[in-house]
Amino acid sequence: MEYFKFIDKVKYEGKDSKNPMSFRYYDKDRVIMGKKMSEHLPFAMAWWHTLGACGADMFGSGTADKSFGSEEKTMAHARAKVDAGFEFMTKLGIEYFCFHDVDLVPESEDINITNKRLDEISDYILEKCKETGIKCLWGTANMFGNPKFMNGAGSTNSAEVYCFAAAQIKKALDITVKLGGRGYVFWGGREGYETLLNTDVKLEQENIARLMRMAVDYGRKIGFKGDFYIEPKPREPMKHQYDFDAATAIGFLRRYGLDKDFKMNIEANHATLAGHTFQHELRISAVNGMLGSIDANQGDTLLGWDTDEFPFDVYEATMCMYEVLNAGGLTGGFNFDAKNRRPSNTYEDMFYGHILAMDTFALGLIKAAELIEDGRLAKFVKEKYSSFNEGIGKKIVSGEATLEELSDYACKVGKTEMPMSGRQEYLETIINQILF
Ligand code: XUL
Ligand code: CO
Repeated sequence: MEYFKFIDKVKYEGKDSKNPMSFRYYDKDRVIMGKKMSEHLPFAMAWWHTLGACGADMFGSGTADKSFGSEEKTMAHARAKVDAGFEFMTKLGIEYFCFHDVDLVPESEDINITNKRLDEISDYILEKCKETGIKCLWGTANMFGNPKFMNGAGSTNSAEVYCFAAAQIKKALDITVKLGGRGYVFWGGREGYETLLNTDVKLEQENIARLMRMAVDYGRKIGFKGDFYIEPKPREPMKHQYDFDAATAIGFLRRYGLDKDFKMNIEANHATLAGHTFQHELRISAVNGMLGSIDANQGDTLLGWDTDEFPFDVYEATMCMYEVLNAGGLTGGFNFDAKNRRPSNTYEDMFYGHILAMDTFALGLIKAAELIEDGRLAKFVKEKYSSFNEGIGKKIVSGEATLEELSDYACKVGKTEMPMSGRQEYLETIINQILF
């Protein structure tokens, strides 16, 4: 069955095109800095939003119909979602998808039944992957939706619930490996707390680390060669979440010896919720050698929660791609963890959302490459720190200097000059000049 009859294939038509079902910037074979756009930008569809979310919010039920012609919560519906998803990705030229276990099949109260359903659906997905060449970017286990995870999964107070979390991770890893996934994500859904009055933070953090260690050991045992990712988020659903931001998550991984197997999956909207820019989170990950993958979406400065909008901010996308290019690319990709606004409730809107997002990142890539080729930003930064290239500066960065020696140096100079100007406004002018 064909679900999206109104479009055959979304094509690149160039920036002057007024055809809403076309790309203006995403030209998959265009070569930028020696690599095809499609290689720079491994885009992924998020199973949960695109095939599952109907626009329900706290004040009302869904507005979009995602039944795909089948009765919901049945295996027939699960298969219809696979069909619709692969048609959708093929028509858009999206080469990857991301999933939670429970996005794929209706969850039973008995985990054995759920696991059987997962085996069945992943066989079907694998067939479709082979047919289309579409691949899995990453998988994950939803350990936050089911009521039993009310106190967390790795951070739960119930050893039995902890075992159910382990069982879900095991199965989600099996499927990720089966579908050739590049990565496996831990987003700490309810790994956090509401109040310290009832919380043993030390035990919770240690238990989360133990669960991650077991996941790594098992994953490597079954031949998973990809990266594990932590996706930081400061709050929501919990008031305090342990993986607050990249710096916190990286510190956690190092503390528990998990840093060799894990990288960051940075989500734009989570970055801003943490009071950072998207670019900040990317840079912190990159300088720690842990920039793995990206959940490419956008928040709203007026709203203090995770709105998961399709990204349209070219400035942000440019600075994101500037970080990605400078870091030498991602081991993961760009997952559109994004959903249509509630009143955008048709199949066409699903396409418009992804076209918008793909074009935003394609334009960001083009502009970031121009910034790099222009070279003025990098040149300025180099110059700003040039005092560390010789003399006492060189000695400092080589690690040979002592505090006494530096003190003697300062005392000998007596009075220093002001450091070089930061020239922020000049640099911002360069960005605007390249962007427009
Ligand atoms: C929630 C979120 C998740 C993760 C995967 O804010 O971003 O969808 O990406 O669990
Ligand atoms: Co996400």
